[in-house]
Amino acid sequence: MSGVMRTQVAIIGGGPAGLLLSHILHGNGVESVVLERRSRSHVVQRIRAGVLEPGTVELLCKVGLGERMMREGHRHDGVAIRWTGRDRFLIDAKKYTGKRMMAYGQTAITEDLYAARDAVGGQIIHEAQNVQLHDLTSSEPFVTYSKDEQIQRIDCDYVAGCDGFHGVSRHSIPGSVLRTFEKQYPFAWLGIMSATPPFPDIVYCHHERGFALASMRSPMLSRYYIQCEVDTKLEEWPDERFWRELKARCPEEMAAQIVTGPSIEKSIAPLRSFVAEPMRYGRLFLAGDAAHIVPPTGAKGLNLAVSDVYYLSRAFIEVYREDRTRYLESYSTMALRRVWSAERLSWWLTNLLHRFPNDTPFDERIRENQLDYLAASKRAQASLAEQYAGLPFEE
Ligand code: FAS
Ligand code: PHB
Repeated sequence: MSGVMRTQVAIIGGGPAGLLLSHILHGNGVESVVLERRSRSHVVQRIRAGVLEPGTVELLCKVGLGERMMREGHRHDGVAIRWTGRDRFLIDAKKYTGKRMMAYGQTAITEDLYAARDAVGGQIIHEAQNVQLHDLTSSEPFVTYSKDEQIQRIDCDYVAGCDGFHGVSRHSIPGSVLRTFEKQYPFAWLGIMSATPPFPDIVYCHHERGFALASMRSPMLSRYYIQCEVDTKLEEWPDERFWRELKARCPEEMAAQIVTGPSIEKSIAPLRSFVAEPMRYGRLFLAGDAAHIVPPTGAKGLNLAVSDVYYLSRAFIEVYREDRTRYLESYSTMALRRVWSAERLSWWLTNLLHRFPNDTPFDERIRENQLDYLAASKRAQASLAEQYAGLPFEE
């Protein structure tokens, strides 16, 4: 062992969950070190989520990460659903919750988090390879990793597993303890980013050709997605084919307003629902994609990572400030209540808005009737809007 370090919380993963946890802990006098497998440039360049719940916006502002978001982010009363042959339907968060959604990309949030950590000399170790978690059920857990061909060790009080779906933390929980729940969807999303003025609203389109989504990052940065086959190859989708298919799935007047342009990023994301229980094992606590994945249809992935971090940071702060473990003991159960709510909404919206390979005419009629019911019932609209905007964090 060439070097041993000590901290209070060892955080595995430098994505939004890990960086935000480290930032909040620092702001409350709790030490942490972040171990990130990839380079900083790789982490910052990832293009992922784009829509923030009001609760996420409020938390980021409360912990000093709101200045650029409030300047560059774009508020929306809600998100629209467009459906061939039916009027535009708005999931109206503002009307039914009094709060608005925010379009502000995960890339920007990651940049803001790095800037905040840099400003206070936060410890983020990049290109940390072969991270391993040890003695998680003891009172003295530790983490090892290799960097520059040297094996390093970090002694800590707690480990936060914020290393995403493909990380090592979840796999450090014995199979006899961990239970997983999974649903794979028979399609994926093909996403494009273009330096073009976006369509003014965030819109989910349901069409017989498949689902499409219009979103944004800034007044000159548009984000669009179309449902595609699971085994789609990027090379099969040159820009002009993408734009043609996207417009074919939108109502004519919407398609006419879409400004096309060369893609600056294009990627395919599989859709799955996944939950790992419990989100704790001894001194290891999972947060974010390390513990759960949702299909992006409900724009919940990043927002769930933020709510996990809110609960977990509150728990660690209580331990070090008050020497109490009330929130630590309740973390997994409390976080999972919100996780399953987001899983259910994301699953429900995915089933409503996508065409499935084995659909029958009956399936399509049921979807149409679901939308007609939503359009007719203020109570149904209020229920959907409060779930889409995200329920308040539990106290
Ligand atoms: P992340 O996966 O973001 O971060 C985990 C970090 O841990 C990564 O930086 C990784 O390099 C690191 N890591 C992994 N293994 C490690 C190891 N062994 N040692 C050290 N570090 C390790 N959500 C939405 O709301 N809307 C979207 O449109 C959307 N699109 C997405 C598209 C894709 C392709 C993906 C994968 C996800 C998408 N998501 C979307 C969900 C996404 O935004 C996540 O919810 C969010 O990134 C969760 O953040 P983290 O939990 O920090 O996980
Ligand atoms: C995005 O802007 O990337 C986005 C918006 C809404 C979603 C998913 C992704 O449901």
